[in-house]
Amino acid sequence: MRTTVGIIGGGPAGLLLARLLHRTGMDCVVLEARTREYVEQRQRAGMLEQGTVDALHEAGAAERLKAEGMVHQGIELRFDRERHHIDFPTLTGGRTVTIYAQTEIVKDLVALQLAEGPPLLFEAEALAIEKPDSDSPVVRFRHEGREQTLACDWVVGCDGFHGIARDTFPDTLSRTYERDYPYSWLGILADVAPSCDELIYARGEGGFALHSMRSPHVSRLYLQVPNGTDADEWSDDRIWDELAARFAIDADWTLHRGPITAKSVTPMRSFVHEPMRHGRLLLAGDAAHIVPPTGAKGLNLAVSDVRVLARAFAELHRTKSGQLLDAYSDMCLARVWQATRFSYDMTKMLHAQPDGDAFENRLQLSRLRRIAASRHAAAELAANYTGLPLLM
Ligand code: RFL
Ligand code: PHB
Repeated sequence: MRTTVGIIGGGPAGLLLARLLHRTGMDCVVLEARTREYVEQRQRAGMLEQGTVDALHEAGAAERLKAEGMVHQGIELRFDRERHHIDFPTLTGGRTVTIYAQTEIVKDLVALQLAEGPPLLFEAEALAIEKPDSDSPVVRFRHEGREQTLACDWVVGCDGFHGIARDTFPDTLSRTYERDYPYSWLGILADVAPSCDELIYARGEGGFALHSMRSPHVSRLYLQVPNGTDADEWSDDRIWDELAARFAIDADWTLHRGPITAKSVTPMRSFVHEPMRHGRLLLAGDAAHIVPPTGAKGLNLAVSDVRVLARAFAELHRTKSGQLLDAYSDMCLARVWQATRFSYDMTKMLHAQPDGDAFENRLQLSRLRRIAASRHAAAELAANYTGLPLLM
């Protein structure tokens, strides 16, 4: 097999890149290790920046998003048993965010690609990338029980945090920066109408809680739990009681409870790999960087990488100039570090310190009170949350 751009990974980054390349007339092939059912059911992100929504429109993949996406004008911060609305349009000059599940984005992109191309192979696991620093890199992969090769002009590793592409970079080139956090998130999906119109980020007595949603009938909620927590230790009643306690305010408000349909624990980590290009191998999305989900930036960063990359390939295709491809890594990393900083700050501000450090507690509350009291501080949060401009 041969193609211009070999894409490893059929998550949001790989699928969107394939779609954008297809629309500029470049050929590519997507190799995805898992089954279609698996990638379509994997529960993850839900909050989309305007730039992410725009990219899905550009890709011609926004029909259902237009109909079902829920536009939100802000978020609510809860602490000290009080609620504070952060109004995005007034603080950012009109920006909003949209709630639409990553599972639905993946379903929309998979359906389009299977109907219109380019080729998308499921259960095709990339095993190695050979000669990434030559003009003709090759991806070795296993599909339908046999080993095959895909000869490419370029290879893009969109294979997530546990993929193989990042490990193909020579040790002498790779630099990594990381931070683990001393807590995890227990996430649930529940068949119950959301108890709020916008997302609630709460710093409760017992720790952080987040109220998000998937539709007018399905709620998505998260609880800060200790690392190593087994989701089975948490009965449905225990989860609802703890959520109700962390969201509690003095005003009249109730958390609606309903049947829990999914439960899982996610550790929190920041990780950045530099650079994002080695010869003709490029990394995009979680393959190159991950952030704790408190800032809702992971999927949005994956999409902004892919937007830059698609433009760089379009320029190469049209004018034969590799200038944008040469700038790809630096351009993306500038944004990645801004999102890494924001996600770190949000995480540190909202989670209870497991060691109960009283000094840190006071600092957290003073940061939150500053945001509630100062338009300037609130505007800084709103600008980062709704997404910084694409630097290109
Ligand atoms: P993905 O989605 O991990 O996809 C990588 C794909 O590559 C495949 N793969 C391989 N294929 C072939 N050969 C190999 N050797 C392969 N190795 C791996 C995998 O099977 C997979 O299909 O990475 P991508 O495309 O970069 O997308 C990144 C996003 O998925 C991720 O950043 C977000 O989900 C993070 N995230 C959030 N991001 C947001 O922007 N907003 C949010 O609200 C948000 N909430 C979240 C989140 C992530 C969470 N978890 C579970 C980590 C909430 C949670 C709980
Ligand atoms: C989600 O809806 O899953 C979600 C929303 C916002 C976050 C993290 C996750 O910060």
